[in-house]
Parts: sequence; C-alpha cells; structure tokens
Amino acid sequence: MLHDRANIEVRAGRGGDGAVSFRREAHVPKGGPDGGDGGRGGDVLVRVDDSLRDLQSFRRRAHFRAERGGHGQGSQKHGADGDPLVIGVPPGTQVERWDGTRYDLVAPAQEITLARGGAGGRGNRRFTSAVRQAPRLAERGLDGEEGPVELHLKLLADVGLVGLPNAGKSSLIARLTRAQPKIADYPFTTLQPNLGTLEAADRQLVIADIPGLIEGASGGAGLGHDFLAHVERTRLLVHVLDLAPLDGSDPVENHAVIERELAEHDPRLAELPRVLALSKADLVTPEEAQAAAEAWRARLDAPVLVTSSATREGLDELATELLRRVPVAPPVPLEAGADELAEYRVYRPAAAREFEVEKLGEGEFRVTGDVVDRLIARHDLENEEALAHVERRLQRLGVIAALESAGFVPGDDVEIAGVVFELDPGAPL
Ligand SMILES: Nc1nc2c(ncn2[C@@H]2O[C@H](COP(=O)(O)OP(=O)(O)OP(=O)(O)O)[C@@H](O)[C@H]2O)c(=O)[nH]1
Ligand SMILES: [Mg+2]
Repeated sequence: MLHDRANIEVRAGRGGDGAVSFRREAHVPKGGPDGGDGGRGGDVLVRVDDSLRDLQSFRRRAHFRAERGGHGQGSQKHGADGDPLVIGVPPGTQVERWDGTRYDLVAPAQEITLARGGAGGRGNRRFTSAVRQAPRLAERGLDGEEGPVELHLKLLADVGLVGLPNAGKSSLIARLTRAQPKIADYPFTTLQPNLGTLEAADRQLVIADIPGLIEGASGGAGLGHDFLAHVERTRLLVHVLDLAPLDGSDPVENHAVIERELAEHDPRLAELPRVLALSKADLVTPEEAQAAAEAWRARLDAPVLVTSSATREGLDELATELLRRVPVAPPVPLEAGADELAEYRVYRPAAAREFEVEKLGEGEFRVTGDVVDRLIARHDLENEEALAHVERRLQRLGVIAALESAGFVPGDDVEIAGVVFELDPGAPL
C-alpha cells in the first residue's frame, strides 16, 4: 500500500527568555546589569531524503516540535539556540503550510524552512541607557511558528501506464519490471499506483501502473483525481488498450474515454507523448491483431505496438520504444531548490496591517495586530518597568494616539493579545 498523503502538526521552538541579572563583585555592593539574551528557538525544516519512498512513517508520528532556545543567564551568558528539527520526506512530496504556502520538493537534499523558531528575548544588559543604569527588565522569548501541514506525495515516474480497468496494465508492469502487483480478472484490482523500474544497460526508467481510469475520472469519479495527479509528472504515457474486452465494449470508444479524462484533468496531459500498447494479443488471431494495429496507426500519430503479457509478444519492442522515447533526465543540481521553490510558492498572505483599535465599551478598548501582539508576548506586564517600556513602545507605534482618537483616556482598560491591563501612559513608576 502506498501512503501518499499525511497530515502533520509542526511547531518551531520558542525563543529563550532574556535574563535579569546584576554583576556581583567582592567589593561592589551592586554591579551593572549583566543578564544575557535568550537563544533562538529551533526551526522545523523539511528535507528530501532519497531513501524514502512513501509517507508511511507519518502514520506513526504526526507531531514535530523543534527545541526551544535556552534562557539567558547572568554574566552576559546567552542562551543556546534550539536545534532545528529536520523532517525527511521522499522525493516528489508536495508540502502545504497552514497559510497556503506550497512547496514542491523533488531534488535529493532539497530543503525548506517550514516553521521559524521564535526570537530570543533580550537580557537586561541591553536595556541599559544613560537614564536607566539598573534596568530590571528583560524580554521573553517569542513563540515559534506552528500549525498544521499537509504532505502529498506525487509519484516521480518517467512513464505512466493508463487505461480502463482490466486492460492489462498491471500484467504489463509485472512483465517489464520486477514489480509484483496484484493481477485479477475483474476491474479495479489496482487501487494504488505500483512503481517498477525498467533496467537498461545504461539507465533506469521508472514506470507507474496507474489504477484503472473510468469515465468521469477527471470529475473525481473512482478516485480519479488522486490517480490522475500521479500521472502529472510522468514524461510519457503508455495507453494500454484491450484488444478483446470481456464486456464486448468497442476499443475505439474505450480509447476515447481515457483520452478525454486525461485532457480534462489537465490539458498538459493531452500533450504528453504517447505509446499505444494493444494488449492481450493472444486472445485474438494474429491477423486480427495486425489489422487492429494498422487501423490505430492510421488514426493516431503515435507508435502502436501489439503486445501480450501472456506470451511476451511485443514486450521487448515496448521496452525499447520507452527507452527511446523518454529523454535521459538532465541531472538535477543539488541546489535546485531556490528557483523551483520560487516557482511553486503559489500563495503568500499579504502582510497584516500594523494594528487595529476597537472600542469595546465605556473605558474598554482592544488593540490587535502582529507587532503589538509580539510586544505583549515579550513582556511581563506585572513588572512595572516592563509595563512602562511597553507603554513607551505603544506610544512610538502610534497606538496611544489611535486609542485617544477612539476616546481613550489614561487609566482605561486595554486588551492586547488576550491580556487586559490598565494603560496609564506617562504615569510615574
Ligand atoms: N490472455 C491474456 N490475459 C491477460 C493479458 N494481460 C492481462 N490479462 C488478464 O486480464 C485481467 C486484468 O489484468 P490486470 O493486469 O489486472 O489489468 P489492470 O489493467 O491492471 O486492471 P485494474 O488494476 O483493475 O485497472 C487479468 O485476468 C489478467 O490475467 C494478456 O496479455 N493475455
Ligand atoms: Mg491493475
């Protein structure tokens, strides 16, 4: 069974807190501030691991947390940065972040930062100024980014075998490669794509046996969307067409059904080069098989091969044809990352407006916005000195002015990031 989807939760490390500390020396009663900064929280990274083939490991583990940053300490000791956490995924994994940012990871060792660790807080030493020689104020570390992430594996096969259920696709891949898919005389035997490798003297071709497509697949019928998604990255399609369908259906109409679904799923699929493999030739006379092949050659601008998985007829020719038609892949540079990522970054939410002021009731206000949220997260408002610092920052950000034009008077309650406090800018400490 191929596990091609997983939902995980990631959380980058929180930044360490800055320290409040004062130098102690034998003969100095109270030395200068020497509290160090907190370390940065660890990032959560995703890296392509060539040895992985599916997303199975995510069934057992769905939560990924990077280490938090160490707290600052006295004697100007900074906290250590949190170690990043690396999540390994197989090549061909598409990663979608909670905010809609999407990454396509295809090259070995390609890497992205999925969630950034929180910044560490500054220690009290950094708050020393001419007027404040002994600050009892340090910042808290910030939370790391976190959220749900969707992983979706799309096969990286060179060749895709497509066709109606029961056409003989799995039988073909079993003959051409060492894959051992289930084969049976009823439709929908194959429920997940099978991969096999065609070995040639100087190269390998990866072939995917795609589950049978049916009419309406491009609209989602019979898991059609999922299966068609696997075809997207192939470079050549082998359309497997039953010469003697059990249900007595017309091969010409059967062929048209599949081609229509491919084109409707994605017009680019209609452009992919094709090989038509007429299957189960052993079930008709050689004359019938040749006549059918001639008729198809007249209709299509694609190579047409008569094959039988039962007798191996035409299989060497098919293998030769595939190796000839699929160009040797250009070597993927290790740092393919940058350009590709730019291309696939489909969506980035616009930066939020700085802040918003809302009047909740008489003498009650709420301020929202990333910057003010972070400011509150960084400080312990029980600490008077920290509160005064926050007030000064709010002043500078223009929040106080905005509050005043909304009717705020000093001493009113203000809520920021879920914390309600009495805001009294300018009041003496
Ligand atoms: N006589 C004969 N029977 C074949 C040949 N190829 C496949 N079959 C039979 O046709 C039936 C379907 O074959 P599969 O290979 O499972 O077909 P499939 O296209 O993978 O079918 P789904 O997975 O259901 O989409 C099985 O009973 C096979 O034994 C062939 O070359 N000759
Ligand atoms: Mg099959």
